[in-house]
Amino acid sequence: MIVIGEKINGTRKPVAKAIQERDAAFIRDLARRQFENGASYLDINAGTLPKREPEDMAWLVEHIQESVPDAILCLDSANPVALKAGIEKAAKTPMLNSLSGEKFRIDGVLPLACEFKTELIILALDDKGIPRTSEGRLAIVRNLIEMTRAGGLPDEKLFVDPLVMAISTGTGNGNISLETCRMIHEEFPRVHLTCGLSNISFGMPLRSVLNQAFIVLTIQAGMDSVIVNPEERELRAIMMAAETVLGMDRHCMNFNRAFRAGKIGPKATA
Ligand code: THG
Repeated sequence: MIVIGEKINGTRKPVAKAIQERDAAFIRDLARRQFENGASYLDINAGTLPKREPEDMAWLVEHIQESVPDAILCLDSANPVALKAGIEKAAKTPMLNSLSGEKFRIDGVLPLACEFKTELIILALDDKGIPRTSEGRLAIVRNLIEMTRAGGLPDEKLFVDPLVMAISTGTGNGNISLETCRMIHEEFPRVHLTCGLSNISFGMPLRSVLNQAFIVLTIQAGMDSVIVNPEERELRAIMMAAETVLGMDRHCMNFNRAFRAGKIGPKATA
């Protein structure tokens, strides 16, 4: 699984505070811990103050890439000006999160992705909202992939997010996302699939257990990336276990290596 670390998000109170106070040490530490725990991509959301967002995004990019030069930054914003500010500061081409079928994102985000040849997350929603059926979500994604192809972006750079809605608000929500995954995987075998995992358990007790059950099923449905808190040790173990029992781990090498390195299983006490 490609892990995208979710923790640098300005909608989280401690992160909003660190951004406001320009507490670079806090942000750098958050970046480093996520990367060390397996996140090869780091989601960066500068928060909700639209006037400050471009400047805040640039500041975050600067410090995060100094802290973890090998991580790929995933700029999380609907604001093309903030995305541009992040792209210009970034030493390596970042991923953009995200394009959708909403007109303002087609007008603002798609041209940036095509110009800078970025990796790009595609959300299965449009100006009418999130379709309640997998066919509806697939139709939006199909339309957007036509546009990215026309703009010269190879399918390998795309990460489709089928959108995960809380199971507490509709018992069909898990299955709709899984079915959308399978359909996209089948029709577009070269695109990646990703999602914000913890959406599934919103409003429920034992959220981490629900997240763990769901991630196993998404892996079988073809999901190969996930936006999560990489510091959740149990989640990492179950994710690797699912890949191993599904035959996706050659000679079970990853699982054995991770165990020996103490990345899964009992924590080394030394
Ligand atoms: N799809 C895509 N991008 C996304 C999402 C998605 N970006 C934002 C979000 N969803 C994924 N990121 C987060 C970031 C934080 C949390 C959840 C998803 C979160 N934090 C907890 C909280 O605030 O209560 C944990 C407590 C904390 O650490 O503060 O839940 O779906 N493409």
